[in-house]
Amino acid sequence: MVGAGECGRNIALQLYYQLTSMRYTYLMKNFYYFLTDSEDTLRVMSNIHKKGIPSEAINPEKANERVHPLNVFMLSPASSHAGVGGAWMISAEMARDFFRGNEEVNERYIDLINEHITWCDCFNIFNSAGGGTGNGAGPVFLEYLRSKSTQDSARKLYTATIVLPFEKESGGWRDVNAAANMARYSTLCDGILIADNQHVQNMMKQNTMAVHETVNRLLANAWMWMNACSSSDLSISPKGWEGADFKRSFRIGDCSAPVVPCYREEPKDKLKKINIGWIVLRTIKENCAAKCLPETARRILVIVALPDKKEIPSYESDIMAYLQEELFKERNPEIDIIFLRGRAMQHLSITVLLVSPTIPRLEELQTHFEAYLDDPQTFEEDMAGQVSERSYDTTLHAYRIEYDKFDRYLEYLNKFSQSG
Ligand SMILES: Nc1nc2c(ncn2[C@@H]2O[C@H](COP(=O)(O)OP(=O)(O)OP(=O)(O)O)[C@@H](O)[C@H]2O)c(=O)[nH]1
Ligand SMILES: [Mg+2]
Repeated sequence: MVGAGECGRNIALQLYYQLTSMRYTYLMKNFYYFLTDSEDTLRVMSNIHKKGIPSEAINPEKANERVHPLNVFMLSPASSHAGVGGAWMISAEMARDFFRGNEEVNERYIDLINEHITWCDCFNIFNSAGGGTGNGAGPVFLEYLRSKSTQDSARKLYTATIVLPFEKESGGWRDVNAAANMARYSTLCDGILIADNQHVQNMMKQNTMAVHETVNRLLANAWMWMNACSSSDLSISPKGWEGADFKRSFRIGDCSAPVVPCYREEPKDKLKKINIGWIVLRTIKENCAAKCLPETARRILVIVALPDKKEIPSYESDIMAYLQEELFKERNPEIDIIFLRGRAMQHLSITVLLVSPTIPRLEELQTHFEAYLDDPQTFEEDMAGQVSERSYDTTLHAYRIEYDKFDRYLEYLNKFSQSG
């Protein structure tokens, strides 16, 4: 798991934090963390500390075997105090420099990453799509991870987990950044897991901080339960799912599938009173990370974690029948349901992954991107910070390339959804 930039780091930390709780420590050993930013080290460290993470996890000198390391490093020793302020092309260049290995301080992290590439079978980058550092560095990291495991890459899972910005957030360029980020991920991943801060805010009607926390928790839970699907400590039916299984169910042709995760918890005795199919449908309708048309999904994965180990699951057909009748009607998407049982489960946890549903926000991103390129004055004003390193024409050209890529991606997704 790579957390790049502030948002990416926060989601990775949320996952780390959850797995340090006694109930889930058996899953912690399956994850390796790398957190990176272009911000000043001390600021990042103190931010991590504030979240209750022990300093042994952060500081390599203090590391010990009992504490799982976080591997926090700066993209560049010349990192500024405040990050790159949305200028993703600058941080993409920093990430490329990082892998060129010119900086001695970062050598140990490149070695560690190379080492992990040989044994991990799933690689995920967390980043905000509307920011700069994670947006720029994320795809460079994913490209590196893929290129280093060429022989095995056909079996390994590559994903990005991104967060779309609020609609009225400061920085009119955020939507453009988000589209450019997805464009670059579109041919690098098997799936792009998408959350949308705006959608979650519309659902819960709370302030920015509360939305960030909810989104981070939702994404951390989705990853925790996806990982639990291959845990030898749980009883899993009908079969365990590994990286390669997720890969097969995500991928659509040569492109990354947009995947919308949903997550909900319920008290364990709820099943005595309520049909589980209804709970799964509520999860999709009320606890979805991004606004989408779930009935258009090509494929659905439902992961149900149950406290009780003894009962033989008879719920699979209940869920299938309910979703078919209430959501899909005459459509027949593939539905996979995985049951996880173990003593650690204290409540019923439902994770749903909607693979490649229609996501209206993506069309909006495209419209904003187009308007932006059609308005040279706004473009020039917004690029003031970025152009110092490049000429205005080069920057505009690079953005046009990303626009075309994003356009092709949406066209591909449309064609694919019509063919299904
Ligand atoms: N869900 C969620 N969104 C966040 C979080 N932190 C920031 N964001 C969103 O991410 C976007 C800003 O991106 P950051 O992640 O702060 O940017 P960065 O990658 O650090 O890049 P720069 O700071 O521009 O160098 C905005 O849309 C924020 O609303 C978080 O913890 N959770
Ligand atoms: Mg930042």
